[in-house]
Amino acid sequence: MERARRDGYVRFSGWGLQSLPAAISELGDLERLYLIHNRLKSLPPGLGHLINLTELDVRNNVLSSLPKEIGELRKLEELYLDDNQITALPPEIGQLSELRELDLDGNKIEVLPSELFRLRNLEQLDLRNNRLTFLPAEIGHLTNLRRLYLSNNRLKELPPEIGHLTKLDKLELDGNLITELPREVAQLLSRSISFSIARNPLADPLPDLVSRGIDALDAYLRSLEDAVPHYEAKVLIVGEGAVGKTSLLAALKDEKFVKNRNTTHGLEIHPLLFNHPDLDSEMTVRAWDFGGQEVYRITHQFFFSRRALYILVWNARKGQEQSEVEGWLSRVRLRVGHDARAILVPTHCDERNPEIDFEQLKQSFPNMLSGQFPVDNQSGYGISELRSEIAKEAANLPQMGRMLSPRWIAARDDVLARYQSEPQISWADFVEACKSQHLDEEETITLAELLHDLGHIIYYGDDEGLRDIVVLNPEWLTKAIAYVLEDAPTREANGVLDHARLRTIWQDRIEGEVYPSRHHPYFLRLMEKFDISYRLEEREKKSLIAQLVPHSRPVLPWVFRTPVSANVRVVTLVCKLQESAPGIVAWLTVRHHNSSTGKHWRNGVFLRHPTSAYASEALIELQQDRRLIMQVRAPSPDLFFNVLRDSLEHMLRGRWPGLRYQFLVPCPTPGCTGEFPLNGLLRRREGGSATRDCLECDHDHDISVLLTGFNTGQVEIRSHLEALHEELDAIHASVGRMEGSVQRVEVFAAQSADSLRRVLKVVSAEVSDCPRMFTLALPPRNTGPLVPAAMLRERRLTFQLVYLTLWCEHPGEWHPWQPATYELKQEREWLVRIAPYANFVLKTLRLAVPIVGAVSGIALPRQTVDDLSKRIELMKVLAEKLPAEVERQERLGELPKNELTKPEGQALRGLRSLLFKYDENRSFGDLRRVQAPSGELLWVCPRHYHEYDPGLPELPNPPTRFQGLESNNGDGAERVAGQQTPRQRTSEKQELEGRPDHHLTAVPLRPAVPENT
Ligand SMILES: Nc1nc2c(ncn2[C@@H]2O[C@H](COP(=O)(O)OP(=O)(O)O)[C@@H](O)[C@H]2O)c(=O)[nH]1
Ligand SMILES: [Mg+2]
Ligand SMILES: [Zn+2]
Ligand SMILES: [Zn+2]
Repeated sequence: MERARRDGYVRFSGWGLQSLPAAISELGDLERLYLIHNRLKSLPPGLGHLINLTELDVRNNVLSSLPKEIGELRKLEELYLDDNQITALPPEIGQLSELRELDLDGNKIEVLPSELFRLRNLEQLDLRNNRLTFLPAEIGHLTNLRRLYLSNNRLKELPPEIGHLTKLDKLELDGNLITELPREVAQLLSRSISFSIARNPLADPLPDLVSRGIDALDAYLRSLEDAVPHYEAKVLIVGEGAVGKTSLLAALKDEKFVKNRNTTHGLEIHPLLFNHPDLDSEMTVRAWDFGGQEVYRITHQFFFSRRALYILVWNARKGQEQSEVEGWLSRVRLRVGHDARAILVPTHCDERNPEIDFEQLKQSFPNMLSGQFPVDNQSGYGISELRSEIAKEAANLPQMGRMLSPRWIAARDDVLARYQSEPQISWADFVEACKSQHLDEEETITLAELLHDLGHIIYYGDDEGLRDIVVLNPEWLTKAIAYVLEDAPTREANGVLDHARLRTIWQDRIEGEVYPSRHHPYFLRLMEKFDISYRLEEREKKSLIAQLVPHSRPVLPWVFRTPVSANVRVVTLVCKLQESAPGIVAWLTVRHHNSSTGKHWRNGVFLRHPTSAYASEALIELQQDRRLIMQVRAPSPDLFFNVLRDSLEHMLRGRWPGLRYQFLVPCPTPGCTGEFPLNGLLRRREGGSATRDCLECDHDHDISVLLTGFNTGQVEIRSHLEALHEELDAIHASVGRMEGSVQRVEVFAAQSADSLRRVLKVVSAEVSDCPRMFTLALPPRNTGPLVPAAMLRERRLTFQLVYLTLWCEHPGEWHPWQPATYELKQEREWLVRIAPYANFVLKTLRLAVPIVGAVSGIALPRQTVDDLSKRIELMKVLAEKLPAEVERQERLGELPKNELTKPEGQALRGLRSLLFKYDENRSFGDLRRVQAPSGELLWVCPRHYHEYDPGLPELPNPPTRFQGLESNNGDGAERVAGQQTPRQRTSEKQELEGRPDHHLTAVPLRPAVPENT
């Protein structure tokens, strides 16, 4: 016992103890007791004698309860009970009045004793992975609580008293059963706490708001002050042309039947009133009737909203095939997802009964079809049955009855009512409309984003060029886009659109809609936003329309079966799609145009990573409509491969939420066509298997070999970084001596880039609403450059003044961004707080400095690289001087693989709070958040920002400024340096699930112009 005892603490970690020696109770002066990772079933009552204990750590045992004597430990400040089997806490826990930290992650607690809420000094309460069904209102008494972890429980709601926790800076609620949030949560959010609520069945419109970010959620919850339930739904009437959609709508509105009705020319939105089937209230159903022209049919699907009811109309006289019933259903499902709901409505049913295999359709579209309701629009047959069915289905839509502020509704109605006279309005007009309904700035932005997400308007508030235009009539826009897609000269030029043609296409039309030239730059930019086109060399004034590229595959440097040269590794992935996803290749072509080699065709694209040092090439090809093959070849292919794979998944999830797909790894045996499902391999490896046999060639394959390239994330990230540091040191030591060192450096460069990407993913999981990479430095004694590291080593750190500089996270070119430098005065406490994360950052940044000399294709000049190294060296010396609380972390033993540790996460949030404190309007020296093609969110400097958002194109006929801007001091579009975008947080939306609405694929399902023209 004495042997184990040192300086007031005793450690029996990982001894396999099944019980504690009785003598433990004699150690009355013991301050800390560590019993991590043993087999303890219980703690002895004698524990109560250790009255000087301040810290008790019993993580990772098999305790099912605590002795009531635990209450005697009056000096206890930290109690760690993670990963035990505890089902309930004794009431005596309430006596631990000094307790600051209580960790119960991974137990079986169902109910919290009310005594727990006496612990007024508690700062951290970790209840992740328990079985809580209910959080008592008394939680509001824990007013010193800073961190509350409640992920993975069974909570259905939060008490409003949660708003009393005025010191809270972290609230984790992921993986519960929460559907609504009390308005009081806004009191927490407006203090910018770190808040997460993924994997909860949130009611509308919360999911959209959550993915937009904390400010949006805050604005919405605050607006609920005067909210009333709102009974409204969107119904889309879809189907082939001339099947009776408009006539059906007229019949539903009790209007007279019109024989030989004129075809509908644009989108028409008609409000219909229904009685709620269960409640004593009226519902407004906004029915969307699209224009009749066949050619624009393809654009309709872009407005298929997720939370809407679909009425699929077909003509019973013409039959099911003629009316494309299945085609329409699968298009709706692809874009909306598997919870789409549709009603089948055959028309012309006076003369003929519908012949349709409804049972078979039901099987192909499970849970999608509410029923079939034959009608005749002329006689009115079946209309009243259909009416009650629409009412029933609409009442079941998730947003029905949601709480909304009447001010928001009024503002929205005011704006939307203008769509028939004005297809678009300026942002200034939108703001004006909201202002007259007393919406504040945050509410206005949130309302715009919400309307965009719901498919009512098109508004990109975070795009330089587009933030001033609000499109009200989607069809007005898609028609403009369709004109480009149909343009014969552009088709003949293999998709190269000469900007000089835009005038002819949009303005000098003989028939159809005419679009004044002031709109042209916006349209072209919107086409880029929708991934339809990208600008070729700026000087050339040309864009590539990716879906119009040639059909035939050009000659390529290599194809899938070309033998590989030495030193080159190959990673191949097959993505098997359950249905065809028209436009998938065009999308990838646009998304990765930075890697373009000019070699693209209808079914494929050949890419080269823009950083030539990585020597990474990729071939992507769609075969037989449903098999997308992706192969990357490089000395170190992982980076490019991961980028492309993430990008593909991001796109599939966002654009086709209803599309099912499977990843396959091809069998490496030469000539074998066998394939292994990726998930199966991962599962087997998880289960401990080392090999897998191929059913085609009977060879046993090493699973780890099959998974090479898919491996990222298997090694714990910190030791992964360490390993790279060792390699870096070895490279430095060998520079100039070793044969083949260029190749070695190139491999290393690609590997570190891949790791930096992984680091950002890990970090983003904790914080994404501010820049995360930084260095620290001290000011010089006099004036002049920063204090050199050698001198700093000698100097005592006084914390009087420390410079913190944020970094730009542009891949391959990370660099400090001087304008984002903060002078931290007397911030010792803060710096200590962020120390654990600073150490993590240090490990990362060292890999971000390119090795000069050996590699071609490094974009940074030598001097810059030297500056980087110097800064990192400085930061290192400083970080060493910070009295970091790393000790506890080291005791933990096993580090989380792809997450920050708790202290690191806490420190990162500390950094965030510090930045928010020093930079109240969050301008971060004009660093801005962007989304990489593969979906991750990055913070980049203005110089690199241009690569993500090139702004409005300058077209050959200089347009007069967009009309609406005049009211905005004549020049609303110019950004003053340092001025905020409407909201710096921008949108995480795309990251999470993308938006089925408004993403134009515009691949003609049936070509509008014959292919051979
Ligand atoms: N007899 C009969 N004619 C119909 C019915 N529904 C539509 N029509 C006629 O079919 C034509 C096309 O209808 P319309 O509503 O414009 O079709 P949409 O293009 O799908 O909107 C019009 O001439 C209508 O009068 C129906 O149920 N019975
Ligand atoms: Mg019509
Ligand atoms: Zn095989
Ligand atoms: Zn930059």
